[in-house]
Amino acid sequence: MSVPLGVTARLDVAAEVVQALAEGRPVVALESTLISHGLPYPHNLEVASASEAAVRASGAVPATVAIRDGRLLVGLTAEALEALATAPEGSVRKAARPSLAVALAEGGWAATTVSATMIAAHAAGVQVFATGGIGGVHRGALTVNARGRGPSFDISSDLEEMGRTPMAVVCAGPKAILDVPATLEYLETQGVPVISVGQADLPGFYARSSGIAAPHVVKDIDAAAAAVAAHLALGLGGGVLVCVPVPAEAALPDDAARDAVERAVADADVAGIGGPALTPWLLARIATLTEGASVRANTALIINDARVAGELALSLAARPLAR
Ligand code: PSU
Ligand code: MN
Repeated sequence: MSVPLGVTARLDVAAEVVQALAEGRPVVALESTLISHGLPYPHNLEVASASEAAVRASGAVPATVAIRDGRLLVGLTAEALEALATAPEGSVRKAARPSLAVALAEGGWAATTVSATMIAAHAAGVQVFATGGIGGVHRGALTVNARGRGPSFDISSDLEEMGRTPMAVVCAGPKAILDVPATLEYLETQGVPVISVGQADLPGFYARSSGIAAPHVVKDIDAAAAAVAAHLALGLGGGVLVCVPVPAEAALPDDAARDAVERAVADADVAGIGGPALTPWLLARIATLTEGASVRANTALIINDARVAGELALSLAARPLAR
């Protein structure tokens, strides 16, 4: 797969990551929008550090991706991670494929979403990436709601990115704030395998289950790695979504998650929130509605995804065809 020269020219890959990739050792990319826009301080810094530690504990090298002063950083120092996590609200941009160029041109800090992280990580040669939950088709994107609003056409650029950039993305399912069935259909149209590890149901982000059967089910991480290796070796060009449920002890009960999501979505509509601000607004609103229980779930699932991604990267690195 050829990489656009322009992206490569913008990369600053940490020395440890360069060395690991050169030696064929496993590397896991981590995104930064969940740090700047997804979780409140200090949970965001704790999660970012714990995710890196979980990747290392699995035997892989972490590479958190962010943008600073026109450069795409792949692998952050502890100081950079802290600067990003403690930056004043509103001072860090949210960079996705459509906002990547502006974020690079304007300088300062920007956090990368799933789509922008995939672009940078793939250009650096990384095959595995962990996030909390991918973006997707928002509720009301395709329909007129009860208040006569819509359709909003708000569909995350994460989905098109999954269709074009070859990489395994580990998550706890599409975010529960989304129209999950429509998100699954979109991924199918994009040719993206969606694989649930160890359970028949698609994981439901805050909850163990989304209530929807997963398109593909494998028994363990090795079996997921075999499927990822097969997909990457075909050279089809798109990614694979590997879904693992939130750890049971931190999961929200299904009905509590559903109630909070439905209320938050209705509140966002009344407040007139839309565009890139919508996802961060909904996550914050759900944190308030659940008195912090959603933050505990989100924290636990992100760290768990990082651990699983590390194990997946290890299994993948032992399969020479995938490189
Ligand atoms: N996972 C989380 N929290 C987050 C995100 C993922 O647990 O905040 C971020 C990712 O960066 C993802 C983004 O790409 O939310 C989706 O934003 P949007 O719906 O605006 O595309
Ligand atoms: Mn959007």
